[in-house]
Amino acid sequence: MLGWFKKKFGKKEDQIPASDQEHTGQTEPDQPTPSRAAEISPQPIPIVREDTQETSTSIEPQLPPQSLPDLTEQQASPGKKETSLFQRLSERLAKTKESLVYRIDTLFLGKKEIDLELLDDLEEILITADIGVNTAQELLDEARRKVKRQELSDPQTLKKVIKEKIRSFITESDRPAELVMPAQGPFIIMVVGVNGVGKTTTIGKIAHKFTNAGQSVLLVAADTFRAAAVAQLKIWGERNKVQVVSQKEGADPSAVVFDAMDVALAKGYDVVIVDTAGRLHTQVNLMEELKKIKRVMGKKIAGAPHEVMLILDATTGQNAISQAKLFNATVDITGLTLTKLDGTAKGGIVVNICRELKIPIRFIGIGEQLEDLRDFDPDEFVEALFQEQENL
Ligand SMILES: Nc1nc2c(ncn2[C@@H]2O[C@H](COP(=O)(O)OP(=O)(O)OP(=O)(O)O)[C@@H](O)[C@H]2O)c(=O)[nH]1
Ligand SMILES: [Mg+2]
Repeated sequence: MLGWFKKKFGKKEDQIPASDQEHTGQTEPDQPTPSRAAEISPQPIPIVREDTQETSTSIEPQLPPQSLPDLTEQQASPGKKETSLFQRLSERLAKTKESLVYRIDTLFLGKKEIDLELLDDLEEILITADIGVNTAQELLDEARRKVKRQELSDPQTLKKVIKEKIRSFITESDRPAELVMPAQGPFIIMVVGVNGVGKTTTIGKIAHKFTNAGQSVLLVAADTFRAAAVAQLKIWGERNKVQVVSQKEGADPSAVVFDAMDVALAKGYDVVIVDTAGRLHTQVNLMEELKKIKRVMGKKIAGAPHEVMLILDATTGQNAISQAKLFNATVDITGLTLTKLDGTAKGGIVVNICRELKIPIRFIGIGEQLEDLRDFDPDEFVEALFQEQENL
């Protein structure tokens, strides 16, 4: 399978993101020889973006779009599908829209000019929608400057300024968001996060994306803390018809990963997704365990894990930022997935995450179903957030 990729696309070493370059450099004594490590040049995965029917890569796709089936509404025509996917995102963001955009509209209703009181009220709305104090401050500073210079006088224009500033916070820090897989050897994704944020569910959804894109996937149950965790991953394995490597409850997670790497290499899997037990970012011992798991991967496969994905639950609001900082300090997070955006008014956290963390958001979770994991597209997100109100 990977040979096929190499044949199709060739090497693309110039596309190695900084994070992967760091990993490739972590050669340990018992790792493969440098020549083998050099072969592991990352490549963007040829996964079809849900809405565009294009690959998420900058490499010209050589595969006809129909051979990479999409996740959702497969029978719909592209135009219709685009609209319905966008509508669904917009609907799922309803609570955040209420807490942010609709409140701004209510505040601006009937107002003819921008005064200090209005800006103070606006600041409160931004902060309570979990955009973050500093981010809100920066946003308002720009508005105040424009008002002072008499470049901005009516509230509707102010709303547009807010929207564009939010867009710039997200777009400036969110590129590149594509997952980049090596040209050779399995693409190892290690999934981490605090308890209950949606790690296992997200793994099931990501596996679905990869299998739909024609990749062979192996799931690894390195959450040995609870028997139920293994069972849960096995259910996702069955749903996706993919193999799950597991051991008994209480086994050393590093040992599970060690064996799983052998399975991945022996059977030539394209993608390996490792589920880890939920842990509080403040639990030092458990965080150390993550380091060990990561080390074991790197010893078995040079450059692994190629992606350390932190799952954040949007409903936790600002706490997500401190979680990310501590996980990042321990295992160098390379990508984020933000789950449960469908059930929260705290979706403004996306803006703060982008501004504060500068770690790309790969996916967003907008529901519990298999197809409810969206590629994160900053423009689409901003448009969906502000959409309905603009149409009024
Ligand atoms: N509404 C909604 N629910 C979600 C989303 N993602 C996950 N969930 C739900 O969140 C709950 C917890 O998900 P899990 O995948 O078990 O979380 P976990 O991080 O693996 O949990 P632990 O292994 O116990 O740490 C489940 O009920 C999921 O269905 C999402 O995007 N939206
Ligand atoms: Mg789990």
